[in-house]
Amino acid sequence: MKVAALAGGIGAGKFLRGLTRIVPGPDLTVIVNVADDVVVHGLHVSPDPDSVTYWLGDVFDRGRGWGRRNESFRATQELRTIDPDAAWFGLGDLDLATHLFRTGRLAAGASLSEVTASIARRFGVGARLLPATDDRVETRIECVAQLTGEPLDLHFQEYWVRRAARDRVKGVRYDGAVEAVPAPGVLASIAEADLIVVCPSNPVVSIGPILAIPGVRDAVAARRRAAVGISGIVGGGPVSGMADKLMPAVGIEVTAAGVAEHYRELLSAWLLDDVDRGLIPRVESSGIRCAATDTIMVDDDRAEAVARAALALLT
Ligand code: FO1
Repeated sequence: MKVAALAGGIGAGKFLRGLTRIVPGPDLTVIVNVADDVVVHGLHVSPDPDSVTYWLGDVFDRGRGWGRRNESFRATQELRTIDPDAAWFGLGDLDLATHLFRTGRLAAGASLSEVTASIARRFGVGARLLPATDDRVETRIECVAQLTGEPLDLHFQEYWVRRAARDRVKGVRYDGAVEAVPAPGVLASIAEADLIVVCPSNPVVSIGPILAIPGVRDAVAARRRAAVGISGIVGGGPVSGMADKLMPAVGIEVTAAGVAEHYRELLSAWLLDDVDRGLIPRVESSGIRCAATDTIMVDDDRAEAVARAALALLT
């Protein structure tokens, strides 16, 4: 069975550890968001591809929620002593090797797809990992500064990490998306998959930028009958991250049903958490088959159970 999954960072990483138990090796293609990518100290950092790689390679730091286990932050601390303002994005020493490798290869002319595949190979990732595009797409958060009320136009990482998501969000843009081209294999993997899975990822800053790349949304919509999603919103809030602050600004209700309705033209099945079971009739009234399970993936066994429940909705 061939599966194509659309993925962001932490929620996708957890879920994909379960899915890879059912769909091993290259039968699983993971199409990952790159609009969170940021250049820090001249280094190209790809948080979502790295999260998925580290989760599947079993080196992710579950406690911190980003980066690798057992790494130190001595270089970042040293940078902070030189310029406290500049080192707002923490780079662990092991993670740093990934960014050094990526930046060097990109400068030498390699594509992001090639570099992503090399890094995934190093971590023994069996699934095929594709960046959504090799082109630059950047999520910009338009907001109002918490203290001064001045309008701000921030890179997503400046909004989330540097300013700790404290500013009032007015809108979200995906700069570069309209000119971007899907990375090699993205459209074909969606067209050829037996099943398409939208991971429990942020609909605004993870899945949104993937769908904004010309051709991707239409490719998924054309496969709607084979597409299932898992809600990353549980009990009216995100399991992790800041989706609740961004969704209202783009008109998505912060509930598992709100996300399902947002995807209604793309998916024919939706898995939500047991606590949201009461929303099943509402989701089904939008023409989406819906079921509930415990979606809080505390370990790989639970992630596998979630993956099985999602696939069962369509098979
Ligand atoms: N998140 C933070 O809250 N603080 C950080 O300093 C930070 C550094 C960082 C470095 C590499 C990386 O791949 C991710 C990093 N993240 C950090 C996580 C990241 O900002 C977001 O959680 C994702 O972009 C959202 O998917």
